[in-house]
Amino acid sequence: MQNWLARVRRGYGKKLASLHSWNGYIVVILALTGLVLFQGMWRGILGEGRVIIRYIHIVVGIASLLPVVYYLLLASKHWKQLKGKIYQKANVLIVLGLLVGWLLSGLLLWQFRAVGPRWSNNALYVHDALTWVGLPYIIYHSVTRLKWLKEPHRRTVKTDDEKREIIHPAAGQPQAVMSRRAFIRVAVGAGIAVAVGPSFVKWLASSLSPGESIEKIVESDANNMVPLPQPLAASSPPVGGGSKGTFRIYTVTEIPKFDNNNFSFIIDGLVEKPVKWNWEQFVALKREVQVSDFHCVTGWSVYNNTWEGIKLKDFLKLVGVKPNAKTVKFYSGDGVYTDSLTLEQANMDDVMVAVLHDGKIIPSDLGGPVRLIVPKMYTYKSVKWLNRIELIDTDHIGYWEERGYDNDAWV
Ligand SMILES: Nc1nc2c(c(=O)[nH]1)N[C@H]1C(S)=C(S)[C@@H](COP(=O)(O)O)O[C@H]1N2
Ligand SMILES: [Mo]
Repeated sequence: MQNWLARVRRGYGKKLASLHSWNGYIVVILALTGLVLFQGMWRGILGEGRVIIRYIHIVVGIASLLPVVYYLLLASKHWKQLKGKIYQKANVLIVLGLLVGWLLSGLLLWQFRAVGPRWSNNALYVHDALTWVGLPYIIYHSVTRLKWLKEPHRRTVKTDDEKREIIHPAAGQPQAVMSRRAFIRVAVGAGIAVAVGPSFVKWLASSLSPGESIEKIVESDANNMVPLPQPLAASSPPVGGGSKGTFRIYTVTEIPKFDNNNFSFIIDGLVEKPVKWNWEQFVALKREVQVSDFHCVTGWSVYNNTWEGIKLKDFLKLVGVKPNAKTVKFYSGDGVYTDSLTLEQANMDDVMVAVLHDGKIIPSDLGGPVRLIVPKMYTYKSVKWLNRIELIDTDHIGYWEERGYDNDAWV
């Protein structure tokens, strides 16, 4: 053991330097893939690519354990060398803390099925929070300490060549009020603050008071449906007490807009009496209220949603399913997204074609005026902008299932 450690520590300066740059590459890959996964915009552009990027993010994320462990083997020596250098010590601790925090929360997210929605929901929160704080810090750190910015004599990790080349600062030179390096440092800091600040504040505000952000989403509803559905007593105020958590707005297309002219709701295929309703007819259908949780497969959840709408099984009864029908296929009004349930799944009591959320019409961002809700399954089954239900006698592979998501969506 001792010999082995000694061997690891031999050539220590060079090792630490290359460890530092490997760690840098890993962080860059994780940052780029992570931001793509976080940004809803990329979902539509990438499609299938998103699943591959998620895979790369997970594999590289797990691999980030290697530089951490390797550093810990060298740490005692490095630590002695940093004696008295309080900022550099703090920097090492911050970066180690970030890496370990990202790694642990990332492992929970990766194993979302094993740990369950509560754990993965909290893990995603931690993962995001570390990113908002840590990424700007690391960008600042790396830009301001790039070789050409850094006085060689202050660098702690030096190759032997560099040690020989150390140039001692000339004595007696006049001190500028702000050196070029200090200026660049301030400029980089300001640049990062301007670039990341607004979305950071938005994220912070929405995670501190999730109620406020959903109010804004409802206010900015791009749909214009007349008349608005009148909520049942159980919906307003919502029996669930109001939803807890924040929806992330997901779409694979531009968010479609609906009004009375372009809205219709169709149930057809292998049914006795196909139907086609316009909005006035649809909004007059008798509705019911249910309270359920909403779990996205990427780790976030929204709890205690009070949904008001029509049970899917009642629709199926109404139109009369033909005996040869096997699958219920759902179409989104975005023209692209589809998903399906088996007839047996579709007849579960809590599968709902929803029109109101917490007593208000579902806004365009959240899939309104009509979306599917399948509480027992991950919410890629909960098709937004639902406008057609078709009964078919074959299987149907949905949008995300075709791109690598698990066909088994049970929470
Ligand atoms: N038409 C459509 N429906 C969709 C999606 C989508 O991109 N398009 N995303 C699904 C996924 S993966 C989730 S988690 C939820 C997100 O719902 P929200 O955008 O209202 O939060 O909608 C589901 N239904
Ligand atoms: Mo999702």
